[in-house]
Amino acid sequence: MHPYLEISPEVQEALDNDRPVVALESTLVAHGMPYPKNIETAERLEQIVRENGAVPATIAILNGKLKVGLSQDELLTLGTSKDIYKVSRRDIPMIIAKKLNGSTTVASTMIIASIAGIKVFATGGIGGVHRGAEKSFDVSADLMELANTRVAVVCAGCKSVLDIGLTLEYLETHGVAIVGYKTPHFPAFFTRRSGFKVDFFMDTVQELATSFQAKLDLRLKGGMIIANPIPEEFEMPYEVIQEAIDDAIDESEDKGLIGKEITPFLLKRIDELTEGTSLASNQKLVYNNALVAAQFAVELSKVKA
Ligand code: PSU
Ligand code: MN
Repeated sequence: MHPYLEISPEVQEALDNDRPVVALESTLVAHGMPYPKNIETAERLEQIVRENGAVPATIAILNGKLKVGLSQDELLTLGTSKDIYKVSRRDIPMIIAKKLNGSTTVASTMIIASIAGIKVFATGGIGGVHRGAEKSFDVSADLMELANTRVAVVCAGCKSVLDIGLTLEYLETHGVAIVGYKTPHFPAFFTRRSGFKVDFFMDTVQELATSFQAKLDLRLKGGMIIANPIPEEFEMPYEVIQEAIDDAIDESEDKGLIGKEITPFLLKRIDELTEGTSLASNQKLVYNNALVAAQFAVELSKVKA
């Protein structure tokens, strides 16, 4: 076994037998949602993955170990401690050496999933190119990871705290395909549309699995984005969410925030400004991503066999 990894027995058994596994991230738990909704969400996500025939593998770094599959106590530590480092690609070696606790973003979850041999990952939304990036250079490391690491990410698009147009251009340049699952539109997290289109439309998980397997077989580097819009009944009114996002961004600029603090700040402020209604939508869309990711992982294991 890999010296830095600690894979739970349940996940290890599934991997050994080529059974479907879905990776889940932990920055959403530690920095994306408040306690206790974060724990409730994380537990429900694992349950949904199980109900749909796959094994959940929530990923984090605890005491310097790359953990794949967490116990209830470990999840609680992540969701309640104040000193959980937000870990992206650059941070992993130092968090190991210092034996710290860290939550994994989309980028670092992809890396650890890939080391463990997991191919499918469900999250809420990916990071991207921030508005004003031509001055700040704020481009999430998630995008470079999607360009390099062979893990398929099921998400509800990205929030319009980002510059969605620039995010899509960046992904195109780096060879990352965006497949709309049952939609021709690239979703904007809280809303089913962003004003942008996806690159490909697919309406079965079989087709998703066949295309991702082709990428793996050809050893083409990089992942794939499966854009799965929030279910219609949980979508937020466009103006309400847009106003909260604009206000949150103004506040972050007033505070002079930079770097990795920006995304958690915006998520928290949007939740406060919408009085928790955005958090409820957030939960529903992540659940829907876990569902599709599990179905996709089941198909992928059949295609491979
Ligand atoms: N977008 C969301 N919710 C989240 C995140 C992004 O709607 O929780 C988290 C993810 O873990 C993502 C990270 O990988 O924020 C991106 O952070 P940054 O922008 O600092 O790269
Ligand atoms: Mn950033």
